[in-house]
Amino acid sequence: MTPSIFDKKETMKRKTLSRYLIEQQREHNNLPADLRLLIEVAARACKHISHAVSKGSLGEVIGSAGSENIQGEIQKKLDILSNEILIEANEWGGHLAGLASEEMEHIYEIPNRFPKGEYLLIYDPLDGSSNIDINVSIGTIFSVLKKTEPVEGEITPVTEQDFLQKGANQVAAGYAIYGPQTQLVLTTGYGVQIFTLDPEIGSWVLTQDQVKIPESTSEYAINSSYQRFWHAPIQRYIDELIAGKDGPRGKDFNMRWVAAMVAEVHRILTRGGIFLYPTNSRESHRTGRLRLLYEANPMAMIIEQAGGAATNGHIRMLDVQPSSLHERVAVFLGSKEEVEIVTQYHREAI
Ligand code: AFP
Repeated sequence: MTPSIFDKKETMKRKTLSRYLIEQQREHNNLPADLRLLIEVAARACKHISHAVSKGSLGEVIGSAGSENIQGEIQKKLDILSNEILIEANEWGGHLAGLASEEMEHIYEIPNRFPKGEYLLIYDPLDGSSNIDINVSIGTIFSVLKKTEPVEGEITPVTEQDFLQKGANQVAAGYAIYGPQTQLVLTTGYGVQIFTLDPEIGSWVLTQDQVKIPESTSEYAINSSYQRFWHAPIQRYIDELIAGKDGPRGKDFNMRWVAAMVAEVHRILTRGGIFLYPTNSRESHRTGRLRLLYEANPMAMIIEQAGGAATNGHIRMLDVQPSSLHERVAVFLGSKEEVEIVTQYHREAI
């Protein structure tokens, strides 16, 4: 008899995150115990954040915290709570040399009462905060680097400089998206996996392995309210998409904008598309809105591992050399064909 879609045995056959990580280590020897612990602990923290987010007003966590973060942005209560959850979940484990967060100006050194490890965790604890009060998808984005030591075997105190590594150095990257389902998207350098939180057993369950982004697309995501401030390459690229099948692209395009990068990237992983957050002439003092270390780089690793592309308009995102912890960058990522076109338009404009 064909098992019912609700047949519990089907759920039990799926791999949990823990099993997936152990089997990855056996196959690729790329996930030593401390890195597996880091990923499991970060994933458990995301379950905790998901629970807090889902309570909304019932949990008295909606609304502003009445403070600003280093970015000068008003912090939501959930921004601060999510940041604290990730710190408390990770600081004791002995796997981290330090961590950094969108919500904290400086790096967080592991307290001396805990052992230190060799990994660096950088995250945006709650991406898309402006969506919290309207019950639209938000998420947590994280990036993992290794602290390099000048002398092998000698542990030196962690500094901000340790975090300023190119995205190509990431050993893992992922995000959780708190939407109709809570899902965890992860890459450790061997493709992209999607885990869905099974609320009945409280486990992350592998629901998609080796995610692949279609090379071409007819869907783009950009905040069009800045159109009058866009520089020429973006004006040209978007004008051609809007011209549709009567224009140079010869096909019609659809537009989406959720105002949460995790949701845009998740849609692109699911059905293709291109996400664009360019610099603009109104905020010429800023090199974009999105942050390189804990938004652009982890998402770029995920997108590339799924067969897509990610640039800052000129070079591969993962090759950009960071110069500061909260550095901003223009972001173009998604289906390879479209990213190549918009990046070419930027190069031609120089
Ligand atoms: P918030 O976390 O402040 O809501 O910002 C979200 C974000 O960093 C990114 O997730 C979105 O893609 C982008 O900003 C939305 O920007 P706009 O507010 O300009 O639409």
